[in-house]
Amino acid sequence: MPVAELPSRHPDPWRAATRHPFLDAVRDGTVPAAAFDTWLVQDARFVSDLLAFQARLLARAPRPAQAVLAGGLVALVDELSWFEEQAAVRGLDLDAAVLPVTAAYAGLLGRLDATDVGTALTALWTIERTYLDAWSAARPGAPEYRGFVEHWTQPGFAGYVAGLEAAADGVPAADADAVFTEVVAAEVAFWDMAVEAA
Ligand code: MP5
Repeated sequence: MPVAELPSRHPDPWRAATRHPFLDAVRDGTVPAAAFDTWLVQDARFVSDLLAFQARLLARAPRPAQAVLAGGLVALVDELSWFEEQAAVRGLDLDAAVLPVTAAYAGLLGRLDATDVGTALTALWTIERTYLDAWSAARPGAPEYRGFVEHWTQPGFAGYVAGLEAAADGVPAADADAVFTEVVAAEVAFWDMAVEAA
């Protein structure tokens, strides 16, 4: 089964992860600054965890998946610099405490190290496709958040997600539905964390 079929196989969880009230509020400009700032600090931490996970995944990836994973690693390093710039502008401390939902997501990434490569690639595609669709639904975004919306909706990012899709489709996952729904649930919990912080 191509991974692109997974969202339509699980429409309700997928909708919860990609049409979240947090993104509605980013679009409308009604997101409380405290909620946005909490999300930003935790997301920077998540990206740091994702970089480590993806580096481990590259080490065991099949030959055709190496280029997209290696390119993604460079982009993640650049993205961490971008987070540092955004945090500086907003006066945020990126060393703030890791919230439980972020720690739980890091735990999920760690468990993926022990799965078959197809499962880990399907998880990574799900992680990125969720952000592409979720931020696309927030377009164009309120002026103060437009840079964030553009970050995850630019053509280069969509191209990266397409590359991950091809990589995931190249290696069958033991249970694609299970890992997809687990990642999607972690994404919903992550948005919920931001809203609850308000
Ligand atoms: C992504 C992210 C997308 N930044 N945060 C979460 C919770 N899920 C997915 O990753 P990237 O590297 O920002 O595209």
